[in-house]
Amino acid sequence: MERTFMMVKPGAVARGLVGEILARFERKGFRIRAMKYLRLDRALAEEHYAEHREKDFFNNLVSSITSGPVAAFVLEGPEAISVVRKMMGATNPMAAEPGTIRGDYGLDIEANIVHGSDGPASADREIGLYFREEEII
Ligand code: 3AN
Repeated sequence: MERTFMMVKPGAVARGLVGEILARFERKGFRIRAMKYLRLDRALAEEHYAEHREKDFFNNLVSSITSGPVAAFVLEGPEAISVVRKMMGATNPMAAEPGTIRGDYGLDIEANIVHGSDGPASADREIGLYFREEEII
């Protein structure tokens, strides 16, 4: 069993897509180990996207992720990290395959609907950024 961090971003929350997106992961068989509805402050957003600090889209990325509430989850299942990434689809929603979340719900690369950890180290790091140990059930 593996755990990963998944987030429904502000644009998708505003469009009322939290339930629909979460339902895909539940139907697939993932177990929800933790969930939280929150608005990121700038410090948490910069920490979350620390690896992109030097990118020209960094400021827009931070503005976008702090623009409204997000829904954050710890999902657990076999190969959760790569399966969640596969279900999310390519980073660029215009390239993402139909049938994936990004392929089905959006066109904007900076507000690309969902975030999912890209490896075991980032899963550990991101789960720790959003959840205390006792919040993971
Ligand atoms: P992913 O979210 O698929 O792991 P990353 O980690 O490369 O992709 O990028 C993190 C976030 O940065 C993406 N979810 C997207 O919102 C934004 N992003 C990535 N590449 C670009 C880009 N070329 N232009 C604008 N925003 C981008």
